[in-house]
Amino acid sequence: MREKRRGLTPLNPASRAIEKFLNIFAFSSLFRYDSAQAMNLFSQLVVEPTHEEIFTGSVLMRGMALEQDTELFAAAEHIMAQSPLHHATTPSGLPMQVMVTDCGAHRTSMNRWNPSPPGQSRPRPPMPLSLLAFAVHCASKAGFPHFRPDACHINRYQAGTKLGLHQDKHECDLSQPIVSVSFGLECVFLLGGLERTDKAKHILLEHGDVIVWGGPSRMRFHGVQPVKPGFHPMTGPYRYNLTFRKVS
Ligand code: MD3
Ligand code: FE
Repeated sequence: MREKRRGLTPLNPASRAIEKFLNIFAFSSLFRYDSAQAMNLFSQLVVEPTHEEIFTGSVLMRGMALEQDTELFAAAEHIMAQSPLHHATTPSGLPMQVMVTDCGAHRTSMNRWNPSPPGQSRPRPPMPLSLLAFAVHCASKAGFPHFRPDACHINRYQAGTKLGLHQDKHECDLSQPIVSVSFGLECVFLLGGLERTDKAKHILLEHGDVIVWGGPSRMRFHGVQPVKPGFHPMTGPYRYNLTFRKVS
């Protein structure tokens, strides 16, 4: 776990404490230590979510969705059952690797995922209440107590899928934050500046991590490095990202 994180943002203090504890156990001659059993214990420990302000207005809460992951991911699967995933298209109409679907309100203007004019897009299921409540809770913790998203966009990545650096500027009210929730395979998220060429931070995002993007961070360039192959017990060979937005 430590190896994997080299060069990325550090482990949160609770995880670091547990890791240190296990290492002391492992190297102590007083105890015989079964690493498989210890990792099993480790994975069952309930670790408090973190609260890390990466830049002004962007708050990373590692593990925030873990407590309710089964219920939240089931709600996402319900959306995907009603409105199947399809390949996103670039503004010029080219198919992208990432597969997408949406629920809730339509954007009032054209957007990057679905360049057809408003009114001609596919019907959308409503936003599940469990997801709405969770997104409102996260935004509130991050300092945006008035955020009421009306739409949720789902991205699905498989091994090799990436998302190039871009800005999200299609929502009508850019003073509103975006809440992003990750499920399944991990990824390296790139968080840049307000210019495409600004140096980007690398952030490891894992199952259950939440980031709230608002204020001066709202227009930062960002992207996702190609997802590495893997298997997650809840999502199989995929990474999912849910973004909650106010679009109308
Ligand atoms: C950073 N999705 O759908 S979280 C997207 O993991 C998108 O699928 C990513 O970027 C994903 O547009 C990343 C979303 C996100 C949204 C808005 C941002 C990250 C942001 C605004 C500013 C900085
Ligand atoms: Fe984006």
